[in-house]
Amino acid sequence: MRRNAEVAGLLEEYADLLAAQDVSYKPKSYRRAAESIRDYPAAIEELAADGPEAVEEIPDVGSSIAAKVVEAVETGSFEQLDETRAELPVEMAELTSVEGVGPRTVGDLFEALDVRNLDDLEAAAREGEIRTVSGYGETSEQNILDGIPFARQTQRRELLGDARPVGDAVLGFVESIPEAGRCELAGSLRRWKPTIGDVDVLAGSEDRAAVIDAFVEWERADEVIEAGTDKASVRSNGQRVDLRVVVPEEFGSALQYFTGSKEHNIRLRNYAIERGYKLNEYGAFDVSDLEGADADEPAAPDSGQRVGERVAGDTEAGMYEVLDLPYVPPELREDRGEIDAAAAGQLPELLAEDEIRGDLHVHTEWSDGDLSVAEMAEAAAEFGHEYVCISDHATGPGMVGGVGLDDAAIREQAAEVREQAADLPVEVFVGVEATVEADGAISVADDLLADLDCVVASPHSGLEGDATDRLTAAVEHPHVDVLGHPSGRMLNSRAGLEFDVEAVASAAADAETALEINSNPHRLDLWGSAVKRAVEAGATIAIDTDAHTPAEYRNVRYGVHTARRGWAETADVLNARDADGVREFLH
Ligand code: DGT
Ligand code: CA
Ligand code: CA
Ligand code: ZN
Repeated sequence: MRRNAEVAGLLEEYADLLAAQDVSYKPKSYRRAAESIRDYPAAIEELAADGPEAVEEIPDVGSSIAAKVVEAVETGSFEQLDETRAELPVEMAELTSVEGVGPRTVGDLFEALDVRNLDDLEAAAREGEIRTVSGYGETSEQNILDGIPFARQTQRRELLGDARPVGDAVLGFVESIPEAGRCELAGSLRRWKPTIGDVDVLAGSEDRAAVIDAFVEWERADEVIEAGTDKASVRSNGQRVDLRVVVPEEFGSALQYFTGSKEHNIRLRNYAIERGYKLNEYGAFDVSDLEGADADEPAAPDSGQRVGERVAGDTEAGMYEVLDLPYVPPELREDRGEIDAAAAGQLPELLAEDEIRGDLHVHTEWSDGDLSVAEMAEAAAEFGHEYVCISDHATGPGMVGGVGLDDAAIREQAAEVREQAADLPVEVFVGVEATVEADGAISVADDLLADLDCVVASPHSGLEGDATDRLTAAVEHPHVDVLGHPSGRMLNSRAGLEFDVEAVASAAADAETALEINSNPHRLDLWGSAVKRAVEAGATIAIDTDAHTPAEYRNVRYGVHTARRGWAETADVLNARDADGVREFLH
């Protein structure tokens, strides 16, 4: 992989830090060098391997920068950058993503106010501190404040697997506040999106200020971003947590509103308007008897109006009921046809967490897992599973550092596992995780695959571009049972393969190969919309954790909710079947 962009990024960061420290000229030459390196046709690591003189061939790169480039290629950083980062410990990229905030402003505000990140910046602007810094006035303060929401949107999003534990903890805490009544998570976290902007929590209370006061004292809050009379935001474990507190009788409508998605809410509000109702966070209002403008046009989201007769809002289900709709589970609220389906009485009966009976993709110390087969089987039993498939890595493209087993080792492992199977507390399927090569071939001998109970095949390298043919070939392979993490995507870092989901899913349905939802929070691959299309094409889904340690069995819930986001019902899911049902599918 070309590392030109990575190295250019380090030089640009250094340039920004120097500029923030008011150094002149130097930042400009580092930026110019960065640009040349990014555009240079040859891979920077190949030049660097030949030493600084070779790097100096790149236009705008002199000897001092060339030496830093060689160091950066070798170590991922260079000494002067590390030193400058220590002098100026700011989130440079985050802060400069605010329109009008450049490195100089970052340097000034760090010096004067110890502003290090976006939250510090927002707090300083909100409290009127920025206007006290020389060279800054009320206008620049207001501009910064205005630019923050947009900057936040463009930030890296948290993984569901990191945000959910924070959400669970904060919900538990808010529920323990004596003045709090009903409490619930809202927003994207309640819809189980793969990545999360911020954690939203809602509480109902007669004494809203008391709940806010208690909330900002949460022991796991590292910092209070803002606190008002009915909402507050804190940061915990690097994540922003928004709490809103509403009066008890508006809890249901507020929960419906703040769960989103925005697109679902717009669709629902328009559906309501056509039937003479107005929906907002305060309730559902019958406006059919009202004269004039309001009744004809969709309510503005924040109009805050309580008009007409209030007919629902105490409970969330009531908001749908008043429109003669069944309750729409949060995972479906993405405007993917759920309101039409609800109106037609055709919402799916979604798979539930406790319906999963086993895991068909598990690693042991035979490849890169932590524990023995027996230990992983015992941990599976403890977790509540009835069966597991031991699917250690086979060698193949993308398996580096001797992680994968060759055919002889797979045979040896299979024999050993079969020997001990009777003594294990769960049913064990003997399997492998083979690699789907670039042409769709499978990296393990056919007769060996035929001898195994369950073959998971996954792409591990060459994870770019269109792969419809590659993945179709894999699912049509006579011995492949499960297509593992089909796209190979890594959230926040790698987009993964593109492919025609319908085509691969219908091939999989015909070949009776399952498509995996890999529950690892970095993957969630397949994801909701792809699962929906796969299920519609008739494919069977396997929800696996790819566990390398016992703790990772718990990730299955992320897979289950991803399946629910894809409208999957119990019958669509292979490992919601009992061991006999799975064995039947595998044969
Ligand atoms: P996130 O945090 O980016 O992962 O996504 P959400 O969906 O959690 O969005 P967030 O935290 O900005 O707001 C929570 C919910 O509140 C959102 O899903 C829908 C509702 N909401 C917020 N602002 C608006 C708005 O301007 N219009 C509408 N219709 N709904 C909104
Ligand atoms: Ca949110
Ligand atoms: Ca929020
Ligand atoms: Zn795996």
